[in-house]
Amino acid sequence: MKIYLNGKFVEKKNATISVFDHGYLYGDGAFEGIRAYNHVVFKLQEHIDRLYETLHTLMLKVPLTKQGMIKAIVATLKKNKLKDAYIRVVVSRGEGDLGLDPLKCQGNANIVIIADKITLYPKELYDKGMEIITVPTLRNNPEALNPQLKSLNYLNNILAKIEANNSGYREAIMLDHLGYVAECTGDNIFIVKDKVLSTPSQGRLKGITRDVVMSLALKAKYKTQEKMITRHEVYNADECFLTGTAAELIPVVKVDGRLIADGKPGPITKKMLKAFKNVTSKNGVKY
Ligand code: PXG
Repeated sequence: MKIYLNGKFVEKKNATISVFDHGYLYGDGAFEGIRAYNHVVFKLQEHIDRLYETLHTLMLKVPLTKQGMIKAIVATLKKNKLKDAYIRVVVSRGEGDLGLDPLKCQGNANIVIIADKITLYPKELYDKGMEIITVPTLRNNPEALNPQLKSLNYLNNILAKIEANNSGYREAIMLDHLGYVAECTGDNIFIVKDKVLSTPSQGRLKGITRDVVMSLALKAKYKTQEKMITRHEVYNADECFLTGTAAELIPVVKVDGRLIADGKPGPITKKMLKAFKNVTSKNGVKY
């Protein structure tokens, strides 16, 4: 496996970064998880735009234009001869001293691109649907650490994942600081009620898969809305599913012990999953 490291390709065992990198010392940096399907990097421009928005807020200067970053990603896929892939782009602040001040690491950003495979959940979960719970850890208050930032500090989500694991679940709903449903640890959430698809308007990452599903739903003539959603609404939904680059689209059939409708993946969920599979290799950057 060849890893892209600051403009060069190196073997995995040589893809190393200083322990003084503030990405390691403080989680100071940003990342993206992207998928390629059949030689097309799905929604690459959108992922790059989101990455550069996070970098802009972090005031982290990277020595690559967006176009340069796209070229580097495509080169990494070609170098590794991958037709389908999961791509991780990591930009960290770079080497500084032991203090947290990013001014000490100006101009040393590290850029890493890894192209590999990922299977998040077993196939049967996509057929039967998954059971999830709500965990105590709240999603970050946007005015403390905005969930829109795909930063290298994922402890908020990791703490929630630990709670899910401790209770024997693979994924968990995180509420926002007001008690409304925000998202899951690595996925956005949708509910369907009376043929209307709803997804939280606040407290969540604006997922790219989520946006794709919203437009696929509109194309299929369903109403969609972003709104504040309570757990009560989730329990009493007709259907529920999660979206994310890694998970793609996965049905949810039980939440906090409550069956969602008859406890089977719903018809609109199945239709959206099919529609999603149809667009993945049609919408993005070819290589
Ligand atoms: N919410 C959060 C908090 C995420 O991290 C999504 C939603 C979905 O967004 P996209 O744009 O991918 O549709 C994400 C992204 C994992 C894993 O191992 C998941 C993500 C990133 C990295 C790892 O589950 N999800």
